[in-house]
Amino acid sequence: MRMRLTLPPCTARFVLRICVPSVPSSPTPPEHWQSTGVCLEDGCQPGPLMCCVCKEYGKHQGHKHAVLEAEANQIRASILDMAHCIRTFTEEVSEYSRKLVGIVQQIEGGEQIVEDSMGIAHTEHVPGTAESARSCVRAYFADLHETLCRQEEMALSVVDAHVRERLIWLRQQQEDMTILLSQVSTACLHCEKTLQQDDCRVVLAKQEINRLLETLQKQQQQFTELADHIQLDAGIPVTFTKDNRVHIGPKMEIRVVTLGLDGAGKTTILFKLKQDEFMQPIPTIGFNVETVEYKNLKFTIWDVGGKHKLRPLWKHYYLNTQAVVFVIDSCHRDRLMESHSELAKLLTEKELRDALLLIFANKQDVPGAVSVEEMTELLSLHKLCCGRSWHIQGCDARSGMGLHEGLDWLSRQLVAAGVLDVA
Ligand code: G3D
Ligand code: MG
Repeated sequence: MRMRLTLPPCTARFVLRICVPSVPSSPTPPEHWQSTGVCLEDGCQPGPLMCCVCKEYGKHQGHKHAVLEAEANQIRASILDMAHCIRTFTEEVSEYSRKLVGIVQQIEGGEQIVEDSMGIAHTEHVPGTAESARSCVRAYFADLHETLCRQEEMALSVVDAHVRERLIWLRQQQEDMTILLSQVSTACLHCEKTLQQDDCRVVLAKQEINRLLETLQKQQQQFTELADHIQLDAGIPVTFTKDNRVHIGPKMEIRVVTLGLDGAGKTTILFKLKQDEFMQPIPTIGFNVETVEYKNLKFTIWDVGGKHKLRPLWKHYYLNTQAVVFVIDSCHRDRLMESHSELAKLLTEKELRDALLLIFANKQDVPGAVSVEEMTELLSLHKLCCGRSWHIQGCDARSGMGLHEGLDWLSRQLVAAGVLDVA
């Protein structure tokens, strides 16, 4: 028998299977008692139950009347078994219902009578799991809110400091310009006065006028240089990093260190990004450092030599590094394990704990190069880089294929919102 109980919402649905155990076997039936369980003696066949009557009236003396009794007993046993099953079933359902009530109470919470230390009973509110879950959510968001408020305050203080410094500088400039204008107007007055004087005095004033003109020319030159370098723009471009720090300025500076085995193509990548042209690289002895501007980011890329002897020096470049670009030569299958072990070492470095990891599977132009998918598999990257922001990008440093996609990934990881011109 199969019963389906419809349970209240939020409760798992169960299917109860009630088994009626088989009835104990009855005495061995006589030959004339077939599987039908009735008497099949001649004369009883048209109405097998007649056998009962026969018993009463002494007919069919030779019949085994136990047949009927056995059957009745069997039915009784079945009823008893069923009653037992029903009792068990009822107990199970009752127990289940009791549990349901308990669970509902636990979810909803309620009042509970407790005795205090003086033995005085009073009711106490017992919070249910619903209330606990709500408190948990509230605590989480309160925490988040507090962190956000702190971060907002810090970001605002960065903006305020920037504005303060900028205003101080602008006011200083205003003062300088006022002084400059007054110097110029004094010089003009002096020249004008000299113009009106007689020849003798004009000639006598020659030296002073020349000095004045010289000073004016110098000031003009300084002013032109200043005006060329300074853009008078009231805009305050703001960029947010993923960790809610604010950056002010049109470009956000990112410190990147490029690592990998020697010959992987690090220097070629750097030159390609920097000059967008292929140069014959010479093996990097110490390091190359270049600034690469891309979108609203300014990457300061440190390209550190990858020869075995130089690798212990890598750690000196880790401090304040926001991203590591690890370059792998995809056509050098026999060095993949060496790359793997260097990468594994890098990932244990404390200073690089929060650094983003961009893996360039370089030299994809070479026939037979290990594909990105195969490299991911061979180096077990999902396992190796578990828990950090990482990305593998196939590239060809000679043509530049894939390099900008890699930088795009970095920029997406670093910048939460693009430069907003709040002017
Ligand atoms: P490194 O700075 O990581 O040590 P390099 O590596 O940039 O010096 O490059 C090592 C060699 O690989 C150079 O060749 C370079 O031209 C080549 N190379 C770099 N990137 C690629 C690429 O994407 N495809 C191909 N085919 N070659 C690349 P040489 O011959 O000068 O040693
Ligand atoms: Mg190099």
